[in-house]
Amino acid sequence: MKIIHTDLHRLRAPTTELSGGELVAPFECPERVEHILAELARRGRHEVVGPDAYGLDPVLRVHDADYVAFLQTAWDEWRAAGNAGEAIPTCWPSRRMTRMRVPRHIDGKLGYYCLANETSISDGTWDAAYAAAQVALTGAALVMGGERAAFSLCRPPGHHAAQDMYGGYCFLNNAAIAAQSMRDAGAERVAVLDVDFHHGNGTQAIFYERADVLTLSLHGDPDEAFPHFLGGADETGAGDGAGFNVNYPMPPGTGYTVWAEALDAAMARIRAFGAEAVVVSLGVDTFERDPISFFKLTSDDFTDYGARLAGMDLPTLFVMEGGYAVAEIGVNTVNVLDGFSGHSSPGTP
Ligand code: SS9
Ligand code: ZN
Repeated sequence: MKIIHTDLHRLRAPTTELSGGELVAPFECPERVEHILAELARRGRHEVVGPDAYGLDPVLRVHDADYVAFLQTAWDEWRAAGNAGEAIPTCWPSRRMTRMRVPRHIDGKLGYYCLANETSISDGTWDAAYAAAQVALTGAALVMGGERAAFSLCRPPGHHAAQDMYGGYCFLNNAAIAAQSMRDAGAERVAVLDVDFHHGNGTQAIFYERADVLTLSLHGDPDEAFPHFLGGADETGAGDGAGFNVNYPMPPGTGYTVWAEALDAAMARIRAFGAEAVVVSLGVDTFERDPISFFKLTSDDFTDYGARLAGMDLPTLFVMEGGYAVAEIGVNTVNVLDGFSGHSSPGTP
């Protein structure tokens, strides 16, 4: 299948992530993509192409204009305010702080638009996030143009980004932007299936009141795992979207047998919905040795579930999300693609 990729992802190269009370080197790093590209090249089965230019309009179909404007200028405003380090908010409109308007000062804006402050904003962040959205849109256009499947190798990831909020390493919701573009290109019903370890809170929020985009997420129970404040099984959609959001939270230590049962249930739901296309938010942080997650999938399990996804027999766009076991991210990601394409024994190096 075609792989859509651009080197512009490297513009997202922060030096800090707030973790364990320290500023550490970010888990979400440029090397992740280099390992995936190396494994793709090693197997030689997939063609890598660059993105086309779709501009900002398809981004603004999903994200609020004031939020996009904030992302475009946040770094410059932060530095102009005299800060030496990367941009990290320190104050939020939390439960008893209910003056819900955008402050003028960058410190206030960061708190207003941020849902989790492990994610520092650095120089180049907007350009990389914008490029990742173009990568997603290019994959969506290929699939809508008749390709059986495509893989948008997006970085930074997107599934935690809501209409007007960033965090969890995400700024623009690449999968949601792709799904919306498929709707706008004529697909009546689109499903977004999120198999990243973390709940796809941004994708859920964006489509929560809509019946034309079915959102489903398999993830670590938010009682135990990021993003903590969304992702329960009782969140099933609202208004027109009632019944069109499905969550599968699972406990620490969950292995492939239980996980794959949830996947089968999600695929049955997609079939019943009558989806014309599927966007898979592909995070491989379900891996047993992922440093920030607690599922127990092995590298072979990724091949198996790639094959199961192919069994849906629907046009499928894979969009890269998380995966932080960097040395194994290439094998695990390409195992899904090869499993989908019918290559059952990809082999490990
Ligand atoms: C670890 C906290 C991790 C963010 C996780 C984002 C995953 C994106 N100290 N919080 S796929
Ligand atoms: Zn994740």
